[in-house]
Amino acid sequence: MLENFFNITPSNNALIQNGLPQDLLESFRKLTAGHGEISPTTILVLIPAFNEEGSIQDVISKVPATACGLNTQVLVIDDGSTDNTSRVAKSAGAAVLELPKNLGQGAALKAGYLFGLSNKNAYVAAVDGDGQWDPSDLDQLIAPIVSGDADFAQGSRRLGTTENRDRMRNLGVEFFTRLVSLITNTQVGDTSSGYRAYRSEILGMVRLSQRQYQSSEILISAICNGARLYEHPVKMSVRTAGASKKVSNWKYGIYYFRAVIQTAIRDRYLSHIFKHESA
Ligand SMILES: Nc1nc2c(ncn2[C@@H]2O[C@H](COP(=O)(O)OP(=O)(O)OP(=O)(O)O)[C@@H](O)[C@H]2O)c(=O)[nH]1
Ligand SMILES: [Mg+2]
Repeated sequence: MLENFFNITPSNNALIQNGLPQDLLESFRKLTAGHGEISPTTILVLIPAFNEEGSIQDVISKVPATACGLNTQVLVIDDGSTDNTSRVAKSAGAAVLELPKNLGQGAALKAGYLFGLSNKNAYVAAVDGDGQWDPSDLDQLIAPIVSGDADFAQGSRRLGTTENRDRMRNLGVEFFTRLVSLITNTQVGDTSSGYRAYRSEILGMVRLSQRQYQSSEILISAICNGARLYEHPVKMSVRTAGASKKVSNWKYGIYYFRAVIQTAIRDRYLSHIFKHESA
């Protein structure tokens, strides 16, 4: 069943090889039936969105039509919004992957990555639909990937700026940055960026099981699978519409810490156990 599917941890390549669940394939089929074929040569720009009718149009309009000479195609993933997110996204020209029930940001993104892999898109980007990250400079974010110098790129507020004045959140960003840098033995500047881009090969290799606290999981899993990271300075804004889907700061910190440790154990310290599944 779709619900349990997002908890399982084989690599995305292995999931595709073993066959995706029928209800996910049905959502893919409805998407292409409603929107037409999505060309594999486009950069697929995923926007996970749950009840974001107030900001989604602005985010979609900021995605440039081309980046590094390639066309872009926005794909909003809406898993059961109760507002007009899907309708607003479609009228703004985006394709919308609609999942039957709410599964969390990580599951929504994983569905988008699996669509990109099945559709053979060479490059996939992702940006939050809440307006906090501005995708206008996608060209600069993805350039090192297209040129072959990086496999994973992300906007970094620590290289750029943040409007967030919540001291505890900012301390959390510092703490997790150091922890993930230590675990991966790689200089990481931001572990919870809402603006990222990937070479698809990497999306096939990673294992993703975090339903909500997903950003550190894909970062650690990608680096442990050999991804070369590029970080690009960006400005992180505060929300001006809608509400955060995350819990209070303390709980956020605990869940986020759990996601980091679970991924580190799985992909860094016990990775030999899973090696046979990563094909
Ligand atoms: N499809 C889908 N998207 C989600 C879900 N939860 C969050 N998102 C989207 O993921 C993006 C980031 O979510 P936020 O709730 O702002 O979380 P955050 O940016 O990590 O946390 P804040 O710093 O509190 O804003 C937004 O576009 C959300 O709509 C979900 O369950 N399903
Ligand atoms: Mg946010």
